[in-house]
Amino acid sequence: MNQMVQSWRHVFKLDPDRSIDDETLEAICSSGTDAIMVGGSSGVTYKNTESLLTRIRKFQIPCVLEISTLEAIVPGFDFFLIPMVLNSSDPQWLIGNQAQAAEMYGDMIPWDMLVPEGYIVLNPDSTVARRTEAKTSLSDSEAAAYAQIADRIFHLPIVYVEYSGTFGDLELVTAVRHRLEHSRLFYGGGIVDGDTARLAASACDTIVVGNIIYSDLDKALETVAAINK
Ligand code: 1GP
Repeated sequence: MNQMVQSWRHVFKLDPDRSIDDETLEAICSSGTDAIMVGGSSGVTYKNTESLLTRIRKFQIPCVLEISTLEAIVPGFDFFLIPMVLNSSDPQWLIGNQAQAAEMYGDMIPWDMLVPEGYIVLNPDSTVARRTEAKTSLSDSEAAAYAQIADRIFHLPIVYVEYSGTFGDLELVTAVRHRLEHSRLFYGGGIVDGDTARLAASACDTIVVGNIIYSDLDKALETVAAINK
């Protein structure tokens, strides 16, 4: 499944805690995006995750679950992304929750279906930054150093620069990219149209588009066209 991730240039992220009508969901799943990532920072439950998965499965599109809470691990996804927040000030978000899951479910965990992601969370106003107590005021070189450790020491297949809700500093993203040898660089945050998609895509390997799906579908679809051109 790492090979699958290697080919992704564009991903839509759907939040189980937000409602999406059938027409919008069909447009998103049939847009030509490479995959649907299901995940959110709050209000994610087994029920809303399962319900969204069932609706997405009507379409031929890879669908992965980004696990943010142990209560909402739903089987049936292509694989599971395991976030590790590299710049959290609480080790719970780096390794604590994961260790707790291993303690509870160790024998039942389909390890081959897990793909870890090293998150660098940078928008201080985002729910994820508050929830994980992320140290968001990193310089370019500090962020790049986290990324290098993720790549060379932790061997994480994905480093995810997360500006959720706001467009990020592409100089920082570029500095991160220059330090990565093996990890794939995901970027998410504030991609709201073709132009922001193109700009972000020029600085990373894979762009993740979230919020705009819920406020302007046409603009969200523009982000796919921008990448495919
Ligand atoms: C959120 O990185 C994603 O986890 C996408 O960010 O919602 O700002 O597009 P936006």
